[in-house]
Amino acid sequence: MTVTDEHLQVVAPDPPRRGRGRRPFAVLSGLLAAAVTLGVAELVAVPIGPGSAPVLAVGAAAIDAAPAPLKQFAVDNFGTHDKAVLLGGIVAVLALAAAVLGLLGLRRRSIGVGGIVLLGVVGAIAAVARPVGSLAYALPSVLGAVTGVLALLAMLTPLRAPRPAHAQHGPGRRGLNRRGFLIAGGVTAAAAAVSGAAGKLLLDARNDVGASRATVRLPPPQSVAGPMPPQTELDILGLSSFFTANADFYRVDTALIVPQLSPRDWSLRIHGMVDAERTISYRELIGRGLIQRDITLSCVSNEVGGPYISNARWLGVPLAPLLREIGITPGADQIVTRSVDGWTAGTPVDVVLDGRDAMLAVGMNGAPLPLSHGFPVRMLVPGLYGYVSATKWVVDMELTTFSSVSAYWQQRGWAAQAPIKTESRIDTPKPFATVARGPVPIVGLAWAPRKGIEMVELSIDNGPWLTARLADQDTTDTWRQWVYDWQATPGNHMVRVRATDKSGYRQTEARVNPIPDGATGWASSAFTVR
Ligand SMILES: Nc1nc2c(c(=O)[nH]1)N[C@H]1C(S)=C(S)[C@@H](COP(=O)(O)O)O[C@H]1N2
Ligand SMILES: [Mo]
Repeated sequence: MTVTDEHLQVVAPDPPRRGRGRRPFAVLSGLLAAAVTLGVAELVAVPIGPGSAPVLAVGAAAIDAAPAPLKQFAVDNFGTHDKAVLLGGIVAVLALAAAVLGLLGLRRRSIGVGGIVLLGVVGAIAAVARPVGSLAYALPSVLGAVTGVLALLAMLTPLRAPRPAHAQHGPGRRGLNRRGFLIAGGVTAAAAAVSGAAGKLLLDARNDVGASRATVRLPPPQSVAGPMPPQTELDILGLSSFFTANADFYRVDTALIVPQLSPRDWSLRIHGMVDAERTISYRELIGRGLIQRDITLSCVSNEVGGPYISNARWLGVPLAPLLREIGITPGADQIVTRSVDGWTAGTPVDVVLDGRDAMLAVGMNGAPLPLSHGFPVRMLVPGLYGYVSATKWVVDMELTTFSSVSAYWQQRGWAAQAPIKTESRIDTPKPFATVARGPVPIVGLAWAPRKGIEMVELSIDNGPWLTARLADQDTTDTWRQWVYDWQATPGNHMVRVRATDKSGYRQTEARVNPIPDGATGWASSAFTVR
């Protein structure tokens, strides 16, 4: 009779030692099985769609499902890196699960197998449930999990190998077939590396929209921005520049991977409550003639004094004439725009038609839109927070009503109507800074889109309100720089700022949170003068 592991277990005199030497291999088995699962899934995802790979699909589902306060926390604390943190977290949890599954699999292979199947099912469901998902979106997770299961079994088998009879004495009877494991583990590791690398390479090659962006030549605008008044840019150290460089422009979106859409593949379908549905190509769009405008864009999630606001010189196609041409059915009060990855925004029709420069933007600061800012086409409506107006990678526009459709953030508790609030911030001295006594300019920005800034006032150490010197106003759609030339005296100081806009509204001191329609309150900075 052959003596198997199971028999030995019964007679083994020292159970605590049993299998101890195999555990690191079991952990490694779990990790390698997970790696090959992800590698194969990545490869299979290439023809199916970039959002179909399991980690991305689960991450995207997590973003959509996260309660608003958690999302706010992520935006506040990780900024634009929140997505890397999320993906890193998913991979860490996955690695931990894989290690545990490997260990459990040592005892009972069915648990290890069941665990990988479960992970595959979770990935498949998350992928199919994407707004752009289909049944095929399950394939990467399913094929990945099947490979992972086979690999796990192949690696666990040599860890549970019956040992030849002469070796079954003393601490050596652990049933580890080292050579067998090295082969199975080595093959799995190689398969994981090759499939993962090939998947990434193919995806990158397929997605090389950067190359097509480099070939885009935008025609000169028919209507240029400006000219800017001479003193629009104060040019003071520490003050944000009037135009935000594309690389520095804040970025907020739910996209885990930047959608890759070439102008050739792009089109915009305009439908719903219109006289006649219409689909326009990129060539047709820019053939309509471009306008160039300076517009400040802000995120509703921006806290008082926060960084999620930037200003650029945009190039785009006016939206109002296009909609008038297509014909809006009376009663339509909402324009729902959808991005290629399924995100939606709802914009009031009357706002788009009221004469402001609502546009389908194709250029930003003299270049085609950067990929992360919506290449090839995004929407932009001066005066509205981004979540109700600034759809990036926009491919679909439906004329409808607010009562019949709720867009992405409205479904999550944010307001349907969201004009950008009049606000101001202090750029320097920064909170907790130490500055030298003497002349210290206190500088910052103020904005009141569609209205324009009338006045900015500072209060130092709760003293009387002092009027700041304003830079020239470019347009009412842009922010405005300000400076207060201060003689700094040694000690701890606290400065507060408030703006008044041209409608006569003065910023309220009342602090409200960004949700549901934007923060209010006075920005402040406390610092030390030496
Ligand atoms: N496709 C898509 N467009 C989007 C978003 C998004 O999540 N997906 N976020 C919106 C929000 S909330 C803001 S504030 C602006 C930010 O634009 P930016 O990243 O170019 O600064 O984009 C808007 N457009
Ligand atoms: Mo936003």
